[in-house]
Amino acid sequence: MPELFIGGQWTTAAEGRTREIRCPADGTLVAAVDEAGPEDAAAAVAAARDAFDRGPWPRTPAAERGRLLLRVACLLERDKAAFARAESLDTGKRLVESEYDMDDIANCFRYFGNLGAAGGTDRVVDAGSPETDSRVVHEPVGVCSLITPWNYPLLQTAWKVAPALAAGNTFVLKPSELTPHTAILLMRALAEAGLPDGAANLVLGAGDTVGAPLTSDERVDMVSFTGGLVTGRRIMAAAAPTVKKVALELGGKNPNIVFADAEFDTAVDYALMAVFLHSGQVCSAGARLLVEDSLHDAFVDEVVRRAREIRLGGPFDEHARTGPLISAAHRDKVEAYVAAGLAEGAVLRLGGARPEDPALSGGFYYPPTVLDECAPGMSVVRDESFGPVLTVERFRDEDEAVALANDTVYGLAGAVWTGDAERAHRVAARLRCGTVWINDFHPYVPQAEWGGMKQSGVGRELGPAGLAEYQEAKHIWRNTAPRPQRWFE
Ligand code: TXE
Repeated sequence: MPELFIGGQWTTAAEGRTREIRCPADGTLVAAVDEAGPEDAAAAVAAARDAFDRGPWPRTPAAERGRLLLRVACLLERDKAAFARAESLDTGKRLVESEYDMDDIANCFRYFGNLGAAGGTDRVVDAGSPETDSRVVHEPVGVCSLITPWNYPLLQTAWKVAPALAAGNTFVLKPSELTPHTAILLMRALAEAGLPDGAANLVLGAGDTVGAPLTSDERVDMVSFTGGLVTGRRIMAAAAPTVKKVALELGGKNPNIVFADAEFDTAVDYALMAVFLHSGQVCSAGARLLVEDSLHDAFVDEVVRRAREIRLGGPFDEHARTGPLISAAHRDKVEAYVAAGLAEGAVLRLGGARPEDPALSGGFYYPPTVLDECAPGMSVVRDESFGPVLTVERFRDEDEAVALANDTVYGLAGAVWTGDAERAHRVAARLRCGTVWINDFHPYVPQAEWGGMKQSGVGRELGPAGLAEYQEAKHIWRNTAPRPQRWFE
């Protein structure tokens, strides 16, 4: 069956090319899917443009749009097993984690379905005159290019698709070329839920050939992108000549600050989860552990002891606790960061070499790795390795902890562990990042905004601001008693 979805039709790639998708856990072929090119991207943009300018979706009442999103949430729940399996085969992620993701995704559709339907963003303005009727209304931005990565393929797609549709936009989605399958399933669900033709379009393929045209085409009004910093900068530049609205989520290098008065076992437990969840391929991964000097030795010893027990394995291995990296190229990159860190003086406490277990030899596995005695200038501390690599730095006091935490170009998330509530709030207020967890790590809810300060991005996803991102405010002013003004007399 063809896998590109353009103008309500399933179609093959214009150039007839396909791409093999292989499971990163063992290299088995998942499927060969259509590989779009610039011609397909242009056709998808044309379909989205036409659907926006002439189709029913932008003019559908918000409450009805919301109801459609609620139907999509039900379809996601109905087909959860198929979605989760597809996600795990593409990413190598444990099936149970993909299942959690699918629950979150259904919740995301439900949240934006209800938020959009509730309306309430339009308002009457008191313009100071009884002869004026002044209102601010919110309209869709237009045609949106939605470009998503491979680590949480459908989750990151849902964070864009749900608010974009709730607000009445039409879109072209380009998922990562490595993980296309849940995007294909989502298009089927949107069609089944009754979305009009052309409102949702899907192209599959590489970033430079099919992604890039979506960021420069003058018929596109907005680009929403989640991915790496380097690609994010390129997309911002590509969108500049036509001054598109841009929303970017570009990852982070997130500090996890542990004070000596933190509850020891819980802080250790979460320090592991913070960085090793999904083998570190998480934008909010707590990859920089900052530990108070007096706690350092005991804390790092315990982190190392427990990290050593983390079992690697494929999506359907019930004993595995984390999976492979997404690709050979990505594992090479992670390895290079570890090598650079060691060359720059870090002390290897755990990991640092590919696993020897022959059962894992077919996948892109890399073990939990702990680098101690790290310093701010090291590339492994500064850059997002996006692998299971924990760097450890020491601090003496609160000021030094905050300074180290903020010493990064990123600003996505951070955490502080302490038994002192006053200190927790002081530190939270001083951290320059979009999310701060106090005595926790990683939770998020669709009701609360998600996004980064500094070079972690532009704009917010989720929450009311996540809907507003896909809206334009329009001020409508009506003079109810017009008469000559005689300005020039
Ligand atoms: O991501 P890219 P990559 C970080 C992480 C990772 C690094 C590179 O550090 O190691 O990014 O990963 C599409 N125009 N994150 O190379 O390139 C591409 O096809 C338009 C953080 O896989 O950012 C894919 O669909 N699109 C992150 C998407 O961009 C382009 C999640 C992401 O790919 C394009 C993933 C172009 N010129 C990686 N070039 C997070 N924030 O969670 C590529 N793409």
